[in-house]
Formats: sequence, C-alpha cells, structure tokens
Amino acid sequence: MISEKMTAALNQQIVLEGYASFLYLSMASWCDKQGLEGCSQFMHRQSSEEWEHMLRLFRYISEVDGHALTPAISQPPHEFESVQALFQQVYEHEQKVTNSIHKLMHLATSENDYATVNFLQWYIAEQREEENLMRGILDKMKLIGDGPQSLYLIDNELALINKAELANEAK
Ligand code: OFO
Repeated sequence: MISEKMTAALNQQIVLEGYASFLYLSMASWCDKQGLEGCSQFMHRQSSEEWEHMLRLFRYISEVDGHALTPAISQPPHEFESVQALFQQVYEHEQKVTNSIHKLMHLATSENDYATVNFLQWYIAEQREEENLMRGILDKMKLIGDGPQSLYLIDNELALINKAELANEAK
C-alpha cells in the first residue's frame, strides 16, 4: 500500500498537471483571439494532454489504494505579452513540472516504493520529450525573428508541429 506522504505528494502533482491544462487552455484562447489558429490548435492539444496526465495520476492513486483528491485549480492568466513570451512561459512551466516529477521520484525511491518508481518512469520520459519540443519551438521562433511576416510564419510552423504530434500520437 502507498504511504500517506507519497499519496499527498502525488495529489500535489495532480494540482500541477490540472493547472497546466487550464493554463494551456487559456493560452489556446488567447492565440485564437490573435488569429493564430495553428498556435491555438497546438495549445488545445497540449491542454488535453495535461488533463490526461492529471487523470493518469488520479487513476494510479486509486489503484494503489490511496485517496485521489479532485484539485482546486487557480485561474491562470488570460493575457500574454506576445506569442514568443507565451511559449517561453510554457517552457518554464514544463521545467517546473519536470523538477516536481524528479522530486516525486526521489521520494518514491527513498521509500522503496517500486510500484511508484515504475509509474513515474513514464512521466520522466514525457517531460524530456516536452521540454525538447518546447526548446525546439523557441529556437524556431528565434530563427524566424519578429519581422512583419513573423506571426504568419510562426503560426504555420506551429500548425505543422501540431500535425506531426497528432500523427505521433496515432502511432
Ligand atoms: Fe504534464 O506536464 Fe508536461 O507534459
């Protein structure tokens, strides 16, 4: 059976994943208002992914006889300085999630909770992929620059990345 300390820490992670889902949903809406359809679709997909990450934790806690708690999710910001600043914020949020997953892994290891260690491996791989994806997007934005056509090019680029991600998920 899972310890109370481990359960509480996993419930905290539920809050973080739920917040990520709401934050990305808010970003999708902002992008949509700017006419950035590709970016909006990308953020909608990211938001759904985060929701699934939250549910995965929820189901796991129940499976190991803990008590999964429905999180209180604070309202994310609705305004963003620019599309570049928005993606920088996504990257930073993903880094925060990665740190949190690493702390969970540390706790699970110190408690010899091998079931949770095994469960968390998936999140470690996922975070590595997510950080890599966001870094790639930020690098592309730097290459495109912020000239007059940049928003159009960035949006097209994000639509392509989104398409590739959807194809990956379908595999
Ligand atoms: Fe679930 O936080 Fe990223 O992927």
